[in-house]
Amino acid sequence: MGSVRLIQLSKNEDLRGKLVSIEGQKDIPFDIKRIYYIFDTDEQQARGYHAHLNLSQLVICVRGECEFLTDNGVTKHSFHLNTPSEGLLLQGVIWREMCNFSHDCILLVLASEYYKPDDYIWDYSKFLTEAKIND
Ligand code: T46
Repeated sequence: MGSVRLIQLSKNEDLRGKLVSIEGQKDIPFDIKRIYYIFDTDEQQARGYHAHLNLSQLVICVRGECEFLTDNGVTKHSFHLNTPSEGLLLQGVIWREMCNFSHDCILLVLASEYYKPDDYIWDYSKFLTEAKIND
């Protein structure tokens, strides 16, 4: 069964500002093979509408805000992401939808695998089947 949880990232704070660092296999349970970020978003445009067969990710809203909806085939959750000191950890087969992006939103994602188009599940009923298989 896919799992989703918010993790608090430890901040190094002093008079100069704040710094967050994330180490693979220490702060998150995977080695980081890929980093990408989403920006210049449009409030009217939603993204996602897919799941992955084999991928773990940590999603951090480093600026602005957005809604991140998750579904593991049994339970759906909605997360309001708006702080760089919190990460949403997605593991296993999770359907995701992102919406209500502020224009200044920057969504940073740390991923456990390289980009593979054939890892995507675009069909919701296929997702439900995969979610059950991996239960
Ligand atoms: C997720 C959310 C947060 C690449 O070339 N390399 C990459 O690593 C990625 C993620 C995408 N792309 C290409 C594929 C598409 O032509 O960039 C384009 C947009 O990607 P996608 O439609 O997958 O973007 P989102 O925002 O719908 O979803 C992505 C991730 O795929 C997804 O796993 O959790 O960001």
